[in-house]
Amino acid sequence: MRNLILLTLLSLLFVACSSDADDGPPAFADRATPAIQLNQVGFYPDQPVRFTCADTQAVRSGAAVTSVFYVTTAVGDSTVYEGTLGDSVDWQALAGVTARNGTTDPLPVGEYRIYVPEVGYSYPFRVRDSVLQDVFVGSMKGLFYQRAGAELPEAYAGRWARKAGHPDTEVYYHPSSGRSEGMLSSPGGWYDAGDYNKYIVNGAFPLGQYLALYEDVGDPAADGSLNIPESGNGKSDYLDELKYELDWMLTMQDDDGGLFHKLTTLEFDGMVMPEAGSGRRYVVGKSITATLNFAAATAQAARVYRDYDADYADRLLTASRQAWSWAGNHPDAFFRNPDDVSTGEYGDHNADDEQAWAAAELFATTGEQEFYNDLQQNPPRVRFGPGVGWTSYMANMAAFTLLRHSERVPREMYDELEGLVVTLADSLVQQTERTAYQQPVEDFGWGSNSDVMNAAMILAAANERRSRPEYVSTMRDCMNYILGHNPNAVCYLTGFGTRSPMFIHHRQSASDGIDEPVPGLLSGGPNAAQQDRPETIYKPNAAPMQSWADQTPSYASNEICLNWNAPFSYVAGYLEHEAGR
Ligand code: 9MR
Repeated sequence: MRNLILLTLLSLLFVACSSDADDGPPAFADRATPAIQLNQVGFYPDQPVRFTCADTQAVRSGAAVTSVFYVTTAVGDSTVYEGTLGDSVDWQALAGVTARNGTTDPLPVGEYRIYVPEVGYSYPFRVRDSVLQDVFVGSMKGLFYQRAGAELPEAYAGRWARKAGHPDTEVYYHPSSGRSEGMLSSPGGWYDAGDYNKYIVNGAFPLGQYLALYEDVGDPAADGSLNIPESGNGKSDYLDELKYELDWMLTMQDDDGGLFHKLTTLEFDGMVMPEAGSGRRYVVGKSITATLNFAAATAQAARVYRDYDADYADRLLTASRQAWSWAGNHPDAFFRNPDDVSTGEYGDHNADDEQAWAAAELFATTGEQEFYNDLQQNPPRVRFGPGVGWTSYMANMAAFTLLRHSERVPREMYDELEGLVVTLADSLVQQTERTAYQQPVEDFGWGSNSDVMNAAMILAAANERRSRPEYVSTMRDCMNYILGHNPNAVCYLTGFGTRSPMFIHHRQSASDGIDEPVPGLLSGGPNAAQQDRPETIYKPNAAPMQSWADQTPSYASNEICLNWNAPFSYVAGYLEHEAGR
């Protein structure tokens, strides 16, 4: 925040000193303004640059001398493009800004800035092929940094090397688990978020999104590309990393096939390094939602891992079938936090979406009639449900999978689902174009950045069925928003862009003594409900899209989470693939 104020002051000074607009851009002089907001990572060579010039005095009063803008080289020594700003738009209600937008024609490969007279220079951005590859790899590496029970050696983790924490080889059974004797060994898996707990619902769901990318584009991170300990084993780094989570999930299945809901301390640990976490760890609850999510992800993984390791794939499918049967016998086993447990709940009192997802994956993997019958009884839904969080998108997993495996799916069901996905995608194209900052969300709740990325996943699903340039360009608009085209002028993925979150709600980042947070993690994003006040101090009367605070206590706007990184990785990986087609 201090950076923002400093930069704003500098830019005001710059405005005061800048030369007459008609003279074209003055020398860059190393000052950039957050008032020009755009994707800080970059654009593909066939992609127009879309930016917003927001809320400077000149824009508010309509007094900007001229509507011209320039694209200059990053060092500002020459102008490569001249364009005209659009009329002023009122985005006050959602974004708290009045703005003027600009769009360029596609630009040649290079590194540039936008210059707007009276306002200043933007942060630099690149135009190049594979422009999202670094953020894709970075977001995958983010998972590695979340590994529980593992030391992260410097060779793979660089400055963020750390000791192992939470071995979880001797975990207590909480009474809600249905067991009282003995201990469970349940090591590994990724930490869910800024906290050090491990949740089946939010392990399986993001895993499903990662597996979906593999199924849609092929291996997006071949052996050696992620620099993880498994690199060099001759197998996909992508699948190696996902297996770290899958292996843990398998340990959470009880002998009867049901899944313990989560592995957590009773209360959240303090803001300490993993190895300093001192709370006793328990497996808590056994639920239908966790069990069905597990059944879905393992059935999907049984397809994806077939060539990687056939025995492992068999084991996954057996585990999936056992989970499916347990769920059938426990229709009311919904999870609620017991009185003495206050960690993440991931509760949901309707398992229809989870059931449809599990049935779809089991059907796609086995082709067995039982699962198809179940899908007919409980047809998949397709939804865009911003403001509600992860539960909104579970439904889509079933539809995406069935469409992906059209060879299995009878025509009637296929046509119905394709119609739902395409209709929703078409409406998202329209909505993105008309909504502030060309992104589709109007209801900013917990993890709103993941809403934007889940919308982009719906567009990708439509594009897979009926390819249309609008689907891809709208996905790119969504990505622009996440990477800096927003009123906070922030690239929400840590470690990328010029200005990214420095104070994520993330225990390791808050306690490792390193200024920069662990990289490759997606901040949750603006959340109008601001549940973390007063520990978090928001801008007074912040508009929904500005209800974001780069402050460590901000668990409601600036935490990171697996199910936010997952759709981000999916969209970055998909756009990279699409650009290379
Ligand atoms: O993403 C979850 C959000 O939809 C809920 O409103 C919120 C409060 O229950 O919890 C979020 O998930 C958190 C989880 O419970 C614990 N780990 C961190 C998650 C992200 O904030």
